[in-house]
Amino acid sequence: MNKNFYNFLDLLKIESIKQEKKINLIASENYASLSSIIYSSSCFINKYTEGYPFNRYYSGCKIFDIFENKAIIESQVLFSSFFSNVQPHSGTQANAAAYQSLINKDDKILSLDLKSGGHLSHGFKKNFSGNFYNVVNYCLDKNNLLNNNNIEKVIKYEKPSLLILGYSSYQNIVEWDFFKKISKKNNIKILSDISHISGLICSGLIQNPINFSDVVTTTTHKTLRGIKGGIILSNNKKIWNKINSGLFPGQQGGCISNHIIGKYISFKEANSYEFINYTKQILINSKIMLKTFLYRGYNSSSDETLNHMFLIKINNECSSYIEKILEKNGILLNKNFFPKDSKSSKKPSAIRIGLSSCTTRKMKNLEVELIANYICDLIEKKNNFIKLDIIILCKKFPIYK
Ligand code: DSN
Repeated sequence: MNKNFYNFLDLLKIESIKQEKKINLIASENYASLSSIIYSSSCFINKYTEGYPFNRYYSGCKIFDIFENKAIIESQVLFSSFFSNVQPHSGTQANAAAYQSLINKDDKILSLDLKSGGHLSHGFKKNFSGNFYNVVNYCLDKNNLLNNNNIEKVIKYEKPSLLILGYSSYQNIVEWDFFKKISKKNNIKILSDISHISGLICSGLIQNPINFSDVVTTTTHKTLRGIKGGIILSNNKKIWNKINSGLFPGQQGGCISNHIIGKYISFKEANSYEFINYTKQILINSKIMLKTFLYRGYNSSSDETLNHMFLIKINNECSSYIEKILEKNGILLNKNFFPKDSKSSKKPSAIRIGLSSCTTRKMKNLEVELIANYICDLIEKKNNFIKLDIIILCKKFPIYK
């Protein structure tokens, strides 16, 4: 083994110790199980599998066909969908394939803007979606909530081809059935990107948009607790072939075969009572932590959260500075826009907090309340050194035993 290889191993060790020693509140992250990590690092790394099960462009794919089929079926059961494509490398690839199957270049997309909680691939001007399509945005109302009637008015005025629902920092829920009715009346398609909340949806804690959308996309590594990647789901038979060809060869060549095996393991894990109980605890933890911040006098974009995350407004300090101070003390989260933010993406007005990772570590009410108080104490400079307390807490709740 050469010296560089040893250095790489050292770096991996440092990262894995870091993950064990820090509290992770990044809403788009979680800890995949050891089995899904092991399976996603299997000998399938060596196998090229361009195409779809039993219809490949290379020989030697028979075993992989079985795995991919299993992953497809497991995800269909998980989300009660007729069709599933488990090949997207990421949520963005899944969205790109969905657009390609639903609309034409330069067609009009209606989405929530990035500053209010939209995703980059929902039409941000520097993303391909903002370049290829004509993007208009709807807004949150004065209470930072989706206002169905206002969105309906925008739909009537703008006449988009596609409405995108699903967000990266929205702490309330979407009334998918309402939008289904509107879309029928106005002849528009609906794409629901459930990347953040898919784990809560497959557990039945949030309404499943599958019957209210033309296409549903999600990443697999947030509340779903799988390895990194994306999937596309639909119950619309008419567009399914277009979705498959939109992804391959439209957006991707060969899929990441080894990751599909890892996804299969994650789907199996999510299809369990243990996972339902896990997601119930995420919701409890999220509500308790938000309540603690509100009790300490902080503002959120709304006074409750109905999912795994929420925003906390940072008034007297810079959010970027807070992010750094927290990291130094062992707490990871990200600075984030607050709805109608006038500040830049480098120093936006809020921090975003997600509870999926802490809940995976089996932390409950007491621990999340304690962490919220540590954060408030740091922001308010009442306690400038919590690093040791965080390490002790993390040791009690290991990620991988
Ligand atoms: N938009 C990013 C986030 O929510 O963190 C990735 O999904």
